[in-house]
Amino acid sequence: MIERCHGDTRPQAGPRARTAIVLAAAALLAATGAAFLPGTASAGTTLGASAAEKGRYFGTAVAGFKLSDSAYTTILNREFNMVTAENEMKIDATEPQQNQFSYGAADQIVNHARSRGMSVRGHTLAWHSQQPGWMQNMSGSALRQAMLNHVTQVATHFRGQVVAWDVVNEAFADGSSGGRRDSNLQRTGNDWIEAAFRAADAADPNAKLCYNDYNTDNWTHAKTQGVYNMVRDFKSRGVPIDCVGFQSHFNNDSPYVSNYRTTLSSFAALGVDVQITELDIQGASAATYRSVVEDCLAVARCNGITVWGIRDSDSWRASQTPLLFNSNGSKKPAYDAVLAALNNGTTPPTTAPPTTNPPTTAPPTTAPPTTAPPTTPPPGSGCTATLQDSTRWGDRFNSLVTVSGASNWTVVVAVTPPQKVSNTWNGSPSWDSSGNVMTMRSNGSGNVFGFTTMANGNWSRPQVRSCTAS
Ligand code: 9MR
Repeated sequence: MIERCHGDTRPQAGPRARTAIVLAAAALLAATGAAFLPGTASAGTTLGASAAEKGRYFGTAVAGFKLSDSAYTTILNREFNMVTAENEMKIDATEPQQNQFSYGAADQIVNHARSRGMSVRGHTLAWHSQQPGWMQNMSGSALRQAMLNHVTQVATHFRGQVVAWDVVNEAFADGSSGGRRDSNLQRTGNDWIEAAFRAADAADPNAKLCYNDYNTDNWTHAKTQGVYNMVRDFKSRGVPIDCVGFQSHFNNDSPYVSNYRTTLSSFAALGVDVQITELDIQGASAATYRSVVEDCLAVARCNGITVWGIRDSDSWRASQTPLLFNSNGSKKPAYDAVLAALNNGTTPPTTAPPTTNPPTTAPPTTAPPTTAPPTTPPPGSGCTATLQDSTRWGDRFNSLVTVSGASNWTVVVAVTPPQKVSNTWNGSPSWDSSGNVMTMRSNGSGNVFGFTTMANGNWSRPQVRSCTAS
């Protein structure tokens, strides 16, 4: 997935501007204001493709040092269309000495992802943990300033490259208090979280800004309610928060519970997107993985799922074998359950949860054709590419392109400005300088590739320009 915002005019930061930006430039994360068509079963063969057909992404945490492991990158590149750096964007990695920023490892992950059409979630700007020594030793206004400087510098460095930031991570206490976790950051004043969000908003007005935490999955838990009350307060006061991440590290002490869907939908009803950001499940029960996916698909504003690693051997809790792939890289039953849930899931024919601002683009007045018209085989040589309409939402639509006559192919597709391609699957995309002409190359995922187009008010069908066998 690619975030493709090439405009020169940077919108002004601030809550009102943020809503407009989010709705206009929504990229793949958009679900606000969308009137969903009833979903249909889809037939994706990878997690990313199947999620994209449902208007969601499927991501994984990536460890930079594993990018030289071809067994790892084969699965990464085939299955996922969103990436979170497992450690490389954390405070100790990006600012090891005060005011000396270090982005090499993070940039490597970002480049790997974006050059292959995947999006990136930034993780994380402000956190009590994994602070470099110099920060651990700070307090008071000096620490507040250092934290805000960190947020500003790092969000500015990655501006335009990450679609969302975990601005603040894990700031609430476990247990029954429902209050904040004690930390050096908390001791700078209770407003440190909103200060971090405002700094991130100023540095990158286009990124979605999220609060991220664990043990916030059970709706009845005090911690869940504490975060909920903070988000409600932020929304009521115009603090620029767009999304809430639920880490969802499920294990025997903190199991999946059936009120998880209530948690996701209750937060969404506050006017934020929700994402499952670090999913792993002790023992990897296929049924539980399936329930988690179904819960996300049931909530219109749940727009993506990220698992916390690829193979069990990549997990921070490897002994719990909590992931979708065995240590040898083969698919586990949980993988099949997730893929099936993504393919069978239906998007709810609901209206979107209440938002305070209306969509910025007018809804289409004419419905586009639901079947593809007869196509003239496009020029090129050695293959034919046929484009079909697929799922459509209030702000975007999917197209599928079927290639015949070659297994190694290059297809050129053009969208009409101000349309923008926000997401692709089953191919390796590149763009011309206008950003409107996409060259898609086969990547071993078969002969059908797909892409999502943000309509931006124009609902015309993308055109296949050529198909060339190679
Ligand atoms: O998976 C990460 C592991 O490699 C690190 O050693 C650990 C250090 O804090 O952080 C792990 O990732 C955490 C994430 O950043 C925040 N939520 C909990 C994750 C698992 O501990």
